[in-house]
Amino acid sequence: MTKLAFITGTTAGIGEAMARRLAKLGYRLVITGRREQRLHALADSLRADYGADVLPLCFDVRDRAACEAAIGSLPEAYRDIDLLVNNAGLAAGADPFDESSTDDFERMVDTNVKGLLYVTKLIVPGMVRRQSGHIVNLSSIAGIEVYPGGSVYCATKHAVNAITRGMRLDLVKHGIKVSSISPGMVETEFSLVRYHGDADKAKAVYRGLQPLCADDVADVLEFIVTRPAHVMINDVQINPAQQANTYVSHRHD
Ligand code: NDP
Ligand code: 8X3
Repeated sequence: MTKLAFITGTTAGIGEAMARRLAKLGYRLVITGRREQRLHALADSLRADYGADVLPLCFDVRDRAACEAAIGSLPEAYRDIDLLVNNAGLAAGADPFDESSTDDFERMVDTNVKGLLYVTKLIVPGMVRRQSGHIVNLSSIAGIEVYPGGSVYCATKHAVNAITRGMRLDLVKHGIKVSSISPGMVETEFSLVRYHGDADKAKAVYRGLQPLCADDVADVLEFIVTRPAHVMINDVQINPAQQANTYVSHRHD
């Protein structure tokens, strides 16, 4: 039977690439994000390119009531979610802790940690009822190491890793797989968002190296979700070949 996937943050970058990949694999999709026009444009494109059955759902994952309303409003045919991909997330700012903004801290914690929890808590009961499901969380190499100017972003991704491991422990008895993907640098809108729209600073992040593209991460998702039923891929790290870790890269200037 055709599987149903629910992906957060599909209006750009990795989420959009993963939505395209899952549509290509024949999944039915609920695609989400805040930018409504982009969401509808992606839905149209998935229908045209893959004949996909797609439901766009526009909401802010930071808003608990909005998550409840959006997920609660899903038509019957889109309620039995087989695969949840928690992708929506961001870094805001890259200043040293003492110079950074508390508003940025809140955006990151509310989106990357609380948003992921709100959405998952609403979708897990159906998986428990059906005794099957798969949750894939987008973490980061920032969840493995900490780098200067990244304390709070890194903290949120460390939290995503703890939540992933905790969910895996609690949900294994219900036949629910929990996986995570931890990429290094991926060229998307991520850096533009991090530097509050400063395109020069965003571009400089990738100076002298070839970053991953969103499709490289979609490749990992495809591998994770196409294993046989008895196989769970726990956690995958993927970096650009020129990036050893968060602070050592080999750049050709
Ligand atoms: P993009 O900025 O390109 O895309 C982020 C997506 O998240 C957008 O679709 C955005 O949609 C959505 N989003 C952000 N905030 C919210 C919100 N409050 N409510 C709902 N949706 C939201 O970034 P990436 O594709 O690169 O990032 C995707 C994930 O991958 C993130 O979790 C990020 O931390 C992680 N990651 C990224 C890496 C990178 O180098 N790019 C490396 C490692 C991990 P909209 O604005 O329309 O709401
Ligand atoms: C994004 C990768 O290295 O900017 O999660 O933290 S990094």
